[in-house]
Parts: sequence; structure tokens; C-alpha cells
Amino acid sequence: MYRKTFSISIALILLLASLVPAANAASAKSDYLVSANAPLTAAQVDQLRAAGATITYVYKNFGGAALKLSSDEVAIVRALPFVTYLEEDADEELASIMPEAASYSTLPHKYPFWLDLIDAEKTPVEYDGSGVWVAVLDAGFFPNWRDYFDEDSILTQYATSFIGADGKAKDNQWDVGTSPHGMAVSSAIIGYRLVDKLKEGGWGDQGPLTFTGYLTGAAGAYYVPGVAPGVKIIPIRVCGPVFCKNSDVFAAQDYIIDLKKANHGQPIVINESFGNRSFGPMKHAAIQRTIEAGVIMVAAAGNGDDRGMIFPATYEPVISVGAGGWVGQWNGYPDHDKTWWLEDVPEDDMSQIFIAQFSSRQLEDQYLDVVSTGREMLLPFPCPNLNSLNMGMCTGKAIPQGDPAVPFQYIFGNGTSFSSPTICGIVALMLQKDPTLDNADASFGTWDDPSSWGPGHMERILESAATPIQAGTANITLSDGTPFSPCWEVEDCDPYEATGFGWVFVDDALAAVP
Ligand SMILES: [Ca+2]
Ligand SMILES: [Ca+2]
Repeated sequence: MYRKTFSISIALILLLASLVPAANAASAKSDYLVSANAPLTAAQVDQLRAAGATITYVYKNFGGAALKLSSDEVAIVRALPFVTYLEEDADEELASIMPEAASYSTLPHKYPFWLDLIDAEKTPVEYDGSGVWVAVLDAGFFPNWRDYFDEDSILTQYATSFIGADGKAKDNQWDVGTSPHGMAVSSAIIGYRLVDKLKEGGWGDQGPLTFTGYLTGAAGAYYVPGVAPGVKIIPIRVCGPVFCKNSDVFAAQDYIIDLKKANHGQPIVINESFGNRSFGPMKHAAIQRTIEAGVIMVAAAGNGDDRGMIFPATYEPVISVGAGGWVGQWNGYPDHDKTWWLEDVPEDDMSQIFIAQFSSRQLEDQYLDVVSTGREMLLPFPCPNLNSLNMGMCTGKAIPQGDPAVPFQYIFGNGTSFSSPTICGIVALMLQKDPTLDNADASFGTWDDPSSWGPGHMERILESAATPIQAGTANITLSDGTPFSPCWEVEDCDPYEATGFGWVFVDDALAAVP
């Protein structure tokens, strides 16, 4: 059942992808990236324009630009002496398959299994991520984001949007996003306000006319904590409903480098819960400059199972994150009550953890670092129109799966989209303990030689703190009540490397920081 849902959502994405060339064919120009060895001079930009290019972005902190070219102009631009590489601008795919006025700190807390599973309850009280900024490069927020987050947890003064068009940052576009994905990702870090109503837990065995129930057992407003509730989030919108364009992501990284330069001692982490298989000189340069500037990058390994990992996660200087879950998920469904997600996870028992079947395996020339929780996490994911093509993730993720009859604001989200921000939160706790940690000493190598890549100092500390996960098979229940047996690193079932350095427990990660 799970695999079926997954292939539907992938099919939807492929459908959208197949529309793109048709749209481009109608216009004369396509999107390209040019690389150069240093940031372009004004004279070089003029030369690109003279060659016929329509400029989208000129990057300030690394050499290159995003531009539109006709097929005739491609050869002219490629021949310019300062152009070291020319490539098509690819789309990145989001890595999920998927009101009250009171401050949330005063609301009753509901402690979810996914925090118990990483021993976040053992976080010393002085650590909550305070003083750390996390830039969530994603789909932006919805206008009603204050229903879920405290205003002072969001650095609105730095929030912005890069969505192509005229190539400029658009400060008024970050909170009119077209997907709730960015809010769900942020929730995994700082937590969120949950307003439980009779239909929020509307699934189960009562029959179609009585799809009712509470997620928490009773109506009310609650706070569901994140792993690092003291973090300040900078929402940066770089994605449409399904895709995020490479050139927009690079523009956002360029912006964050400037922010870091202007706030030198400020620890900043970037989360990228998306990616694709393209990796060229420009993506390499953008990531290298970002990490050299002292910004830590954490990214989703991808939901591609045996098809392997995506970039940027694959690139070793980035901290890459696979997804696992709790074997107790949906335990006893549908007869059990709806509050399974608030139940206690037994301690010191690695058999409570399984590797998600969708979590991208590490294939040759790829670097999977750690695995964290990314399975059935209840997060805000308000879908305005369940049947809209643009909201493909919503139809794929509704509970019960695909049933548009059930209105909801929250979903049980699956994907490395949600394990990545979980690790981001742990990294933030480590940075609170030592704000000087970074990966600036990583081996950046060359873009086309994965053997030349190596991890930085912060990544090595994180990996040293991880607990190895043994190969295995688990017996779990899916959200529609059917049994399923995910397997990982098992010879006759799924032999590929799936666990990296292992599972990260919060207390171990903090203890590993000297
Ligand atoms: Ca625990
Ligand atoms: Ca890495």
C-alpha cells in the first residue's frame, strides 16, 4: 500500500516534469547556468547580454550567472573566454512524499514519539538551540503561518524569496507559498501549535459518516515541541509547489553567504529538504562558498530507495540525512485510539528503530552520513485544495491515504524532508554549545571527482556521536492498517548501504562537542 502511494506521487511529479519542455518549446529561450572562476565583472555581464542572454541572476559570492538563451546563443556564450562551463538549469524535487493567539510556550505540551526516538527528552535544559539561525530553503510559508508558529521564532526581517522571474529577491513572496512543505519542515525544528478539533483525527473504523476523532484525545490548543525550540527560523522560498530551480537555490545561498558575512559570529545552518541528481561546477561552487563562509549545510538524502541519493546531500561536505521510523507506528490500528503518536518509546533499544524503505540508499560515489526520524511525523500541512494537481503531495499524504473526504490541517509526514530538519535541530543544539563549529575545513575537491570530497570538522563530530544501526527487517503497521516489513542492508532483500554512520541521539551529539 505504501509503495503504491509513493509511485502515485512520483508519477505526478513526472507528469509535471513532462510539461516543462513543452512550455519551453513555445518560447525561444531556455534556462542555463554559466560558471566562471570568479564572480563576474560588469564587463563580463555586458558580454553575456551582447551575446543575447537574458540575465536572471549574477551571483556575488561565486563565479557565474543564471540566464536564458536561445539555442543559437548557446554556442556564442560557451565560447566566451571567461565561461568555464555551461549547463541547463535543472529542477530540484522536494523530498517529502507527502488558531490560537496564545504563545505556544504557555500551551499544554504534547510530546511526540519522534522526539522520544532520538532521546530529545534527555537534552540538558540549558540547550534549546537559542542563538542559532536556521535558514529553511523551501517552499516558503502560508499567510496563516502565525497559526502554527510564534512570531518571534521567525526572523521575518531576513525572510525572502527567490523564484526566478526577474532574478531579484522578493521580500513579499516568502509567506504566500504554494505548498505547506516549508512550514512542515520548520515544525520539525522548532515545534508547532496544534489546534485539535473533532475532525483532525478523522479516520479509522467508525465508517464514512462518522470520520471524527481527536489527534490528542480532546479538543484544544497544544504545543508539539521540536528538537530545538529556541532556534530562529529564516524562511527562504525557493520552490514552487513541486520543484525548486537550481538557479533560485544558488541565489538563496548567495544571499545567506552575505548574511553570514554581515553577522560574522552568528551560527547559521541551511536546511535543504530537496534535491536532484544534477551536480555541475555551479552547484559545487555555490555549496563550497557557503560552507567555507562558515554556514553549515544539512540536506535530505532523498526518497529514492535503491535509486540512490540526490544532490546536495550526496556531496560529502554537506551533512546528509536518511530517514527511519518507530516500529510502534500505528500500532494496533484501526482498533487502537488515535493517540499512538504520543505513546512512550522504550529506551536503550535499537530494535525500536527501522530504516524507511523509501530512504535513499548510498550507491557508488555517494556519501550518506546519518539517519534520523522521518516517518509518520504529525506536522502542519494545511492543504487548501486536496484535489488540485498543484497539491499533489496533499492527495498523496492525506490520512486515510488519499481520501479527500477528510478535512485536515495536519498530516503524518514521511520523507527525508523531515529527517533532515531533525538533524538540523541537533546541529543547532551542538552550535549553541560551541558556536565556532563548522565544516569550513571540508575537502571540497572538484565537482566531477567524488573521491576528492571529504567531510568537515562538525560533520565528523556528528558522525562520531551516531550509534550504528544493524542490518535488519522490521514488522510495522502502515497508516491504513496493513502490515509491512521494511528491510535494509539484507542480502536477499535490500543489500544497499542504508544507514551511514547510524542514528543520532541528542544527548550523545551534545556530549561529543568538547
Ligand atoms: Ca527516548
Ligand atoms: Ca557529508
